[in-house]
Amino acid sequence: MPLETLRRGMTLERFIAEEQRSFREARGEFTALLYQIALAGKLISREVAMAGLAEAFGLTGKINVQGEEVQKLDEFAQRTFVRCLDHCGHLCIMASEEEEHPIEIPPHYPAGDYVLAFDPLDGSSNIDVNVNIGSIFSIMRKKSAGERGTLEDILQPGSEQIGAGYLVYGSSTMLVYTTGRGVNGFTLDPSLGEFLLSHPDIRIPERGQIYSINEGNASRWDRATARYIEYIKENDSASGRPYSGRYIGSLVADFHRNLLKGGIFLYPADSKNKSGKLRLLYEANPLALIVEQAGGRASDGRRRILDIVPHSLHQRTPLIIGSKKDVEEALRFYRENE
Ligand code: P6P
Repeated sequence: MPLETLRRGMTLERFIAEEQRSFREARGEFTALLYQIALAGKLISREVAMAGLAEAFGLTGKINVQGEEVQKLDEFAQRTFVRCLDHCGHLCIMASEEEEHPIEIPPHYPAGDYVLAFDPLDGSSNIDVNVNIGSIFSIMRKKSAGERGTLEDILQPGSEQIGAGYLVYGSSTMLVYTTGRGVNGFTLDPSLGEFLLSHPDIRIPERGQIYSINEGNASRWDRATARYIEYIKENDSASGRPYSGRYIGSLVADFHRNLLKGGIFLYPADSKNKSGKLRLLYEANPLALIVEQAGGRASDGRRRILDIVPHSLHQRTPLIIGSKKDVEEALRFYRENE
């Protein structure tokens, strides 16, 4: 932690307040919403850190809407997000990876002008082996006329997001977010219970030397993916190849590393996952906004992720995301394959 940051004591709250003063969402609602998301992150971080001791590992025996086994921490993270946010008066509706249907704001709670789509705990299959996991969130404005939000308010293209971010629970807990004016990273100091600005104005290197893809799916890849991965593994030092393979199997962890170091993450469509595996609304869209704000790119292989108009809550999408030049180079292979 840079001494200057500590000396400046740039906490998340102070940073948001200063940003609010010069930000069109200056009514304070948006600011308060970010505080509540940060609170949820602190509570989940504490639980993740204690999971091994508190017997919170392991499965609940339930299956979620994605057909995935629900881990105890998944359930805790889901409950925590809802409890921190459903009564705050800033949201008109929520959508979660863990819930089949939109989460309405209870009628006895005030509703607000924002929509929250979130993945409360991504990468949960890694919980029991102590690998980094994360929470991902996307914030949009209500579009419908009524006081309470509708599915229409959730199914907006990623370009309509006014904020997006993630928490990564690892060697430290970080909150990385954007409100469309650059990307900033905050590290949780558990002794203070404060997120402190540790990574101001994050920019992803124009080109990296890391590629992240599940090579176990190689037999299912289409020709473009196979040719691109073959290309970046060729030995050509002039173009910085071969790249290093880094794949944790936890989207937030893989994305965060590539955001800071540069590189490309691919979860393409394949013969099994014909629309890709990752979800558009609460995984691809928020990370696409962050990476573009940091100077990178995010595509489904044909379209800019942020331009995709969603048709359903848990819609999946192929995702190619990372350094600008790496994504553009990969897209050349997909265009040749069209
Ligand atoms: P695979 C975790 O389950 C997740 O949703 C993402 O966090 C991760 O990037 C991806 O799935 C890993 O999928 O098929 O490579 O195990």
